[in-house]
Amino acid sequence: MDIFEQIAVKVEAGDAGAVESLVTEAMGNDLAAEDILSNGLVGGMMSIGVKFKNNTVFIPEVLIAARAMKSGLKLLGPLLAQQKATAKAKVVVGTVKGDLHDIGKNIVCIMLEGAGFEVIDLGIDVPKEKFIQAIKDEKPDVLGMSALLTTTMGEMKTVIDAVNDANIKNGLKILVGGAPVTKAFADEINADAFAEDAAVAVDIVNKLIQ
Ligand code: B1M
Repeated sequence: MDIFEQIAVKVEAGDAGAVESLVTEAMGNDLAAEDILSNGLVGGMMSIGVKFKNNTVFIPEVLIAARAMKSGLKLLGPLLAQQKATAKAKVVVGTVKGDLHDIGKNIVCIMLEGAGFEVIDLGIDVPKEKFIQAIKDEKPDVLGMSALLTTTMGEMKTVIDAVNDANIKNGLKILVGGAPVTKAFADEINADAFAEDAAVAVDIVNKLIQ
């Protein structure tokens, strides 16, 4: 088993201590932070996701795995953000109202920061009023919304409608993502862009600000 697989197994088992030492070891061996993230940490969350879906593990196990994933991510964060220079543009990001999932959003934020963007993370369960206020206060170039539930993805349209109603769209680009979100859905709700993962999100934000 290579070190990425070992990290994935320990994330899945929720063993935060082992994840921390394996991530530290991988970083010490100069393995790319992006590979540790995608093949190790995210790999582990993906496999527990399949088990959660099949009802072979339940919320407590998923939460413990998420905690282990976060402890690894905390170590990787500075490395992923290392290339940060003068911010290329500002991005406001949040998980929409009613939705508490933040692992994917956090990865998107870290990768954007690593790519040189200033990221304002509004957190989870963000109501439209908070998105609108942040747009007014921060004047971002891009607004990013994440949703992991089919029941909350409609909230993205509510926010987009509120942005249009408040007349603050101007040059603002809106990016949406999260497991149930598709390009077709993004088009349907008049988002400017959709990204299926964090790496694609970085490419797309780079294109959106040109
Ligand atoms: Co939840 N959950 N969950 N859960 N959970 C899902 C999403 C689910 C698919 C599991 C399943 O298969 N049944 C299912 C949704 C079903 C549906 O809507 N059709 C589900 C459910 C039902 C629920 C609850 C309702 C369970 C319950 O209480 N009965 C509940 C809802 C709580 C709420 O939000 N109100 C719930 C709770 C939880 C936990 C709290 C236990 C935990 C969240 C912990 C946390 O986030 N801090 C959790 C988790 C961990 C999951 C799974 C297992 C994993 C999600 C994850 O972190 N994936 C998930 C199953 C799955 O997705 N396979 C599931 C890893 C992460 C790296 O991927 O988030 O997709 P992801 O992010 C990717 C891309 O999507 C993209 O880039 C990221 C990185 O590459 N991306 C963006 C994400 N946001 C983006 C934004 C962008 C661009 C790209 O631009 C702005």
